[in-house]
Amino acid sequence: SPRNPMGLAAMTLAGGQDAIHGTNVPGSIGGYVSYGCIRMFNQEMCGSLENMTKQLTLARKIILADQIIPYYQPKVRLSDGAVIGFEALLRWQDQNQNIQLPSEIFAAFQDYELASRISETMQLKVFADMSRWQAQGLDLLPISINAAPVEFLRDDYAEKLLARLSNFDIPAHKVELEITEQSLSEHGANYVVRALNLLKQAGIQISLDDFGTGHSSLTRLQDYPVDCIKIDRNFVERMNSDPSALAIVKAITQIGSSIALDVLVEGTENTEQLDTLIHCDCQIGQGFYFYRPMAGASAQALLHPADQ
Ligand code: G
Ligand code: MN
Repeated sequence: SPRNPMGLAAMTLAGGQDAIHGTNVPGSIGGYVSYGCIRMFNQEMCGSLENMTKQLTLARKIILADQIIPYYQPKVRLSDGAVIGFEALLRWQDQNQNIQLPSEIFAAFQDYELASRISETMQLKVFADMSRWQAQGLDLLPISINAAPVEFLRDDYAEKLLARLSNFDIPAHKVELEITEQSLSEHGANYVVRALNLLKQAGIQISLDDFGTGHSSLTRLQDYPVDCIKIDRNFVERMNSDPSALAIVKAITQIGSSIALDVLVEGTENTEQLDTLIHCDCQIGQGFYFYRPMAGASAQALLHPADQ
């Protein structure tokens, strides 16, 4: 049966277990209050639960109607602005051909089935783009794809990704994977580590997204097969007004380079920020100052012909 919002919320709060035991009847939300693990439900959350159902329904519709479109945001070398790769970002086209952001289907990324179907669609479309560009004689740049923590739950994430890659005949070193700190800290993190090791062996680079927003320590990162950390844009936004944000950017950059991790800074929006980042010796970045996420055709225009 289709997942209901209480089921989803309970799963999130109770750490992957269905704490409700099927007592889930619309309108009986008061009944849940007696279960210790979800005592925090209140009127406000009911509103957000309703919103969750809407998001899940919308996500199913977008998948079925084939409305998903990958956008690409360049990653640049800060010293000269050269494009060194892209991040593939989920976008979808509504009935009026307007491009929409994934924030409207955020809840789908907590649901294994939906998150996996969305990711599969994204991968197939990104790989199709890459294989077309390759066939046109262009030199591919590495493209990173994002994985939500739930996607690792069935322990076949890496196998499926590698199978798709080989179907499209795309070299593994042209693909990168972005995971969040959350993926490494949750239950089932051993699945994640197994998947990452398999992908890394195949030549896929691993990035840690939104770094600094979770709880992982830089030193613990050495235990994981991570090649790059992406400093969350929240720090870049604050670093020119908040000395502690600046100190964090500096520290991550220094420690990263001393333990042979690439460090990418997210969310550069203006020259002042770029100057600060260069001063901090940051090497690579991403952000609206350089490029906004763009459609495939525009990304293609940034590629160069491969040497014969
Ligand atoms: O979590 P992750 O870093 O993968 O999120 C990427 C999102 O951040 C994309 O939706 C993209 O549009 C957005 N983004 C990328 N660069 C910038 C930026 O410079 N400023 C802001 N505000 N958002 C950005
Ligand atoms: Mn990302």
